[in-house]
Amino acid sequence: MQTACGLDCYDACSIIVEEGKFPNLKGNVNHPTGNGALCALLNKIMFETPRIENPRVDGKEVSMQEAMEAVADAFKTDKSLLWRGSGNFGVMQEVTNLFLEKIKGSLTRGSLCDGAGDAGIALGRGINRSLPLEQIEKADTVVVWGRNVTVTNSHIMPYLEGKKIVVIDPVRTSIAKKADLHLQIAPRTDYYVAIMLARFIFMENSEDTEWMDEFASEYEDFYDYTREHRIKAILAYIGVTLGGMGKVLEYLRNQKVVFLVGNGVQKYSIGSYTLHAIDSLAATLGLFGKEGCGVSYLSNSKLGLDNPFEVKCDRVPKATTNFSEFDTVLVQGGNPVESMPDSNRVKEELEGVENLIYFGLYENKTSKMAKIVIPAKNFFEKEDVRLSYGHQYVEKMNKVMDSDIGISEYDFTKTLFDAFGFEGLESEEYYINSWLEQCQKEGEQYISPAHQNVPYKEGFGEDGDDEFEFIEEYEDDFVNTKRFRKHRKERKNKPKDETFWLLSPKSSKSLNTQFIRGDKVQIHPDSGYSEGERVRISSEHGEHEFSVKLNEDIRPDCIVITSNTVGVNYLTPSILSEEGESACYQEVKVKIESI
Ligand SMILES: Nc1nc2c(c(=O)[nH]1)N[C@H]1C(S)=C(S)[C@@H](COP(=O)(O)OP(=O)(O)OC[C@H]3O[C@@H](n4cnc5c(=O)[nH]c(N)nc54)[C@H](O)[C@@H]3O)O[C@H]1N2
Ligand SMILES: Nc1nc2c(c(=O)[nH]1)N[C@H]1C(S)=C(S)[C@@H](COP(=O)(O)OP(=O)(O)OC[C@H]3O[C@@H](n4cnc5c(=O)[nH]c(N)nc54)[C@H](O)[C@@H]3O)O[C@H]1N2
Ligand SMILES: [Mo]
Repeated sequence: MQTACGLDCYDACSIIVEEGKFPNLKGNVNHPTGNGALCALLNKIMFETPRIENPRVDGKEVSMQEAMEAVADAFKTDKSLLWRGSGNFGVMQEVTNLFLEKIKGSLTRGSLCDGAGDAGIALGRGINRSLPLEQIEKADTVVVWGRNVTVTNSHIMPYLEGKKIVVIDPVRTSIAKKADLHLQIAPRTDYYVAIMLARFIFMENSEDTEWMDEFASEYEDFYDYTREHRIKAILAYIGVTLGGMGKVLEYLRNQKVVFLVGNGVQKYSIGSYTLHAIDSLAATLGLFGKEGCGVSYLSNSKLGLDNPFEVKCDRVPKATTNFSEFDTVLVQGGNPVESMPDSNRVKEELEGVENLIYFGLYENKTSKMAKIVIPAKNFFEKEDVRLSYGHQYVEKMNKVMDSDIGISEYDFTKTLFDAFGFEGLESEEYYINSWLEQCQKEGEQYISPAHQNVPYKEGFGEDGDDEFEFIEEYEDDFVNTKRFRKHRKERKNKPKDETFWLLSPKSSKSLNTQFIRGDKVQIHPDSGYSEGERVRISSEHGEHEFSVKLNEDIRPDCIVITSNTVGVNYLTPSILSEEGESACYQEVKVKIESI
């Protein structure tokens, strides 16, 4: 039997489920990301994580029928919100929108994840297409830029074999250790890295004028824009020498280059500028619309698909939701108390909600706060369709396991439609087919209707009629960047900065806050702290205690607390990116104290 992984990850693997010892799962070798074994999260850790088995109302275990009656009652209040996380990436998660539309409830907009970068891509290219794995495979050089591929995207590794690898990351990650070149830049400086590289490309006449004349003709203005930036001050800020930049250019000049850009570069208010600058660098090199070239980021997986769950509802920002404005909040497939920024604020807001409903698989801080807890079925136990932000392949997710636990999102919605006497809900099969029917087919394989073998070959925008638009402005309120512009004097005698950048990348033992949690802060040995020591980390938003793990692969001006670590989001800010309404987890500097 076959299905697909619903965990929120680039790879979206196809899975073969065999008879025999439970669970007997194998990667599908006929699938492009089925090239190796399945990851331990799927094969092992997910099945070792205890499920919520029984529904609860006010802390008391009840039958599913009683619990769903309580849910229906809760939705009879005035103001309702559905806050959906990304615990399961199947498209059927969104079927619950149809009920919220009927009761005139609210949904969310924006993102905890990739929204800032996505907005930056839209500014340059018009739409965010996926770069096929097959093009990545044809590159000469792959620049891994703020993506921790061995942890978050491990099935891409075979596609990188034999390539020259450049890594741009404040941490010496596993891929950085194997790379031909690693730029261990200061965090939040990627915009400048891209602008500097573009400037040097123009200076040495390595730009692709032939391609730009046709597809990105405003490049003279872009060159002028890059020249407004002061080289010396910026290189010092990025933490890379002129020689270091020169080495990168050797890997970019006159060859097929792919930028594999990850979430790491854009967890900031300025995240959209960063992706726009990286795309502008790629355009300078003529990397769009050609074999073996391109910029791969988390792409828009629903591009080209009519979504049967698209509804007209009010929407509130997802990363900074004011929950207390609602009487009833349904949290589905998410853990906002721990995954949203600024946990103190989130907890306080959720305490002001009369009916908090948690609909999920596992116990976490959100389920503990909820008045009503509804266990869900996991993706092996229900029908669904899996799109991917990492490639063009679409998979039917089949029900391959039986379980007495939980209810599917479709049945949850149907129960509520029935309880309210609403009409218009089609069958589950109808919705599944409506997604699949819109896909292209190559043999048995479904493919996204937006797929292009060589994206942007005809041009940019929805129909390929537009040109690429270069970045032409940058505003940053968090870091004083005026000194990087011409004719500004450096400030002397600045006080010594004793704060650290907080990096919170993903961990190999968890999928965001699902599965194994941690309590460690990784710190460079030069900081003077010792292995295992308990420390209090604080920011202007909150504080939490962690135990020290020394790691010399981190820049001394940074600390790393992976996103599965209990308490990390007490430290992060409730702000939205300038474009894309995305969370800005890394727009914060923190202090360390021994305890
Ligand atoms: N500090 C920091 N915080 C971060 C990030 C970061 O980089 N740094 N990253 C952010 C990012 S990129 C993301 S995407 C978010 C993710 O944040 P969330 O979307 O909140 O995801 P999770 O924390 O994994 O919680 C998912 C929950 O979904 C439930 N679930 C799983 N499968 C199903 C299902 O089939 N049905 C239902 N109903 N429930 C299910 C599980 O119980 C699980 O607890 O976290 C963000 N948080
Ligand atoms: N095992 C596992 N896999 C996952 C997930 C998981 O939780 N666990 N989560 C999934 C989800 S929701 C997402 S969104 C993706 C995200 O996956 P990735 O795109 O890989 O994102 P992150 O792990 O957040 O961080 C990637 C890298 O960015 C670096 N970084 C941090 N700050 C900066 C910076 O300012 N500049 C640069 N250049 N680099 C920086 C970090 O050191 C890290 O190596 O992964 C998915 N895959
Ligand atoms: Mo994410």
